[in-house]
Amino acid sequence: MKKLFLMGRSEAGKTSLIQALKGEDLHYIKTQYTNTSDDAIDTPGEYAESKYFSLGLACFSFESDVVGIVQAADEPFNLFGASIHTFIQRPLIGIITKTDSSAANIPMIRQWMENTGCERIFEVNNVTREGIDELLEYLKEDLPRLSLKEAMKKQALGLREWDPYPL
Ligand SMILES: Nc1nc2c(ncn2[C@@H]2O[C@H](COP(=O)(O)OP(=O)(O)OP(=O)(O)O)[C@@H](O)[C@H]2O)c(=O)[nH]1
Ligand SMILES: [Mg+2]
Repeated sequence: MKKLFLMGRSEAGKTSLIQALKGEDLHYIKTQYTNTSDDAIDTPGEYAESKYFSLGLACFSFESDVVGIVQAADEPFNLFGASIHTFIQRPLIGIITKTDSSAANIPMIRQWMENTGCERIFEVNNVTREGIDELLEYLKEDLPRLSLKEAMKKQALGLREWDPYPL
């Protein structure tokens, strides 16, 4: 199982997503701090919203196997710059929540996520659990563990650790 790190603005639905992934009923808990010992690493939205705390996101992401940007389908603006995947040494995925919102603009959020370099984009509704199984399926598979030699070989080929070798 990949350990998932989540970042996104407050109210984006990160904590609800973790509850949906665990099969729990949604119950509102404001995230106040970051706990890295769980299967998923939840962060307070304020970390993504403040330049003073955002460095913490980069540090916590090193504890994970995959970094997830969470954006609600009805978010009015984007917090994440283009190509941020270039300094995250982990696969970067996008998770669009609140697909049930009457103000949803999924194509726009997908565009933002593609611009940041998300290699996979998932659409979920945390309330009905629509789309959760697809995300679970992706998380189920562990990332390959490489020896130093294998990692060096991949680097020499210009590949990231999780990229497959070209045919
Ligand atoms: N309709 C709908 N509501 C959702 C969905 N996901 C989350 N919510 C609601 O959105 C609100 C905020 O959700 P949270 O999961 O607490 O958001 P968060 O990103 O963890 O927020 P912070 O802890 O402040 O960073 C809650 O009232 C949730 O019930 C969804 O997919 N659909
Ligand atoms: Mg939260």
